[in-house]
Amino acid sequence: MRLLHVTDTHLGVDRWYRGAPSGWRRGDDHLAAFRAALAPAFAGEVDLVLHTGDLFDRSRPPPRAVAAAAALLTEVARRVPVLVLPGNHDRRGLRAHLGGDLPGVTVVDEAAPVRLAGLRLAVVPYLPDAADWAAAAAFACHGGVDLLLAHQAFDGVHVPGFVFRAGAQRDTVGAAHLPVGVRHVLCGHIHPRQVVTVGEALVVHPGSSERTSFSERAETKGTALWELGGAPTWRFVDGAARPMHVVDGPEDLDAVGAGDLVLLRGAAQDVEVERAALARGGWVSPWAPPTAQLPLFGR
Ligand SMILES: [Mn+2]
Repeated sequence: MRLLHVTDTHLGVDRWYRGAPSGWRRGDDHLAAFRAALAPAFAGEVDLVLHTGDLFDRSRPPPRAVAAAAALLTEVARRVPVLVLPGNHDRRGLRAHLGGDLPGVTVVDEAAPVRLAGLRLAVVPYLPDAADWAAAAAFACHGGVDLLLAHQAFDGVHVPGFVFRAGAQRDTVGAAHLPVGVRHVLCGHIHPRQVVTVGEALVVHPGSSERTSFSERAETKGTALWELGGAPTWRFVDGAARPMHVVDGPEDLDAVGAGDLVLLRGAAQDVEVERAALARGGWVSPWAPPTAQLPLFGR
């Protein structure tokens, strides 16, 4: 029994970069990363696909992104059952956008116990309050649990420059919030891939499938492949992600290659630096020139 865990695909980012082809949007990368992440499912190598939230980047995703997501989920569900749950970015739920049930796709908008592929899954979408989460998780674990699926910050997880602690943030979950019997949590929400131990549970985060901000530029993206039957085991699978560079000065341009995303910062927000980045084939995040350089109208 093998399952593929993918999360935080953040489809539907409308952002364009200077130097990128006309009509290209950053969301195209997220969709391509999601499709690439599903390769083991298309190859018949897994028995189940689980997506643990932030399917879309925002709660009202562009219709083009919804149509692409529905088509891809339907395509993969012809090979293998798929389950999706909402993250904090999908705060209006997923059912409404996806048009209800897609064939072979289980959409779980509210905490519930779900039996799928012979597994007892406790499914708990994102909740802003840890006490509410604990109640929802207890309900979802009713009748026993093999895997808990969540989109939440757990005690001890980190993002660059920050460690989450139960009690310090309203939505951070600690050992006291976890139902008895939970040993493995497949979790979304935290974008750097990592594993933390919370009480008796291992909480495994494959991380976002493509970078969602320049703060993720050093992170390896991908998915997790689980093997069940005996004691559950997993391994992270690396995916391809478009390179990103933060440029503080002309010396940082050496690393920029064709099709890489570039963020000009501070003194590097300069038309000459931008020109040099574009000359290297970089795609530059739009920035506002200093107000003094803008022509003034209407005064
Ligand atoms: Mn996310």
